[in-house]
Amino acid sequence: MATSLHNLSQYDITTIPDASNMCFGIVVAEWNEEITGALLDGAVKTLEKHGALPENIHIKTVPGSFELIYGAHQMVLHGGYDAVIILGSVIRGETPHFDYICQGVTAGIARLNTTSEIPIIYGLLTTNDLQQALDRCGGKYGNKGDECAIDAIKMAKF
Ligand code: DLZ
Repeated sequence: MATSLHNLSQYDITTIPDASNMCFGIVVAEWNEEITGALLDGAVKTLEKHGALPENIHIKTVPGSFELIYGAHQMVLHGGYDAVIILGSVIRGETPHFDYICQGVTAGIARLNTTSEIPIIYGLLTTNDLQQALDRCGGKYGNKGDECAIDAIKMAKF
């Protein structure tokens, strides 16, 4: 899987379980849609590449990254998923808002992971500028959505 030296979209394909019997929920934020749409494309394509059926990938949108916590929680309560992926992009602005959103979402998703019976995969890009986000949603560092899909399959199998 990706490290500081590797691309987010590169992984050892021989180690990935078959996902054809798995069901996934994806919650994606509308804020910075250019980025989150590309993350979503990567996640869906990678899940399908490993056997997940399109009808077993359920996508819900929320207004912003802060709402990813509620969205993921609702998907957990709805049941029937082997894993839930959250996808968002928070880009640093002029105020401390960035820090509050990032900390809130991170703490909320971390808490959900300890209280839910299924894994929640953390696909939140937290970047200083737009270019850093573009680099990680299909640009020079690959696509965080691909990485999240692979992590969801592995954790569903865990
Ligand atoms: C308000 C806000 C700001 C300033 N920046 C972002 C961002 O970069 N990425 C993102 O996903 N959402 C942002 N939001 C919206 C919040 O996540 C949230 O939707 C609102 O505060 C309403 O709860």
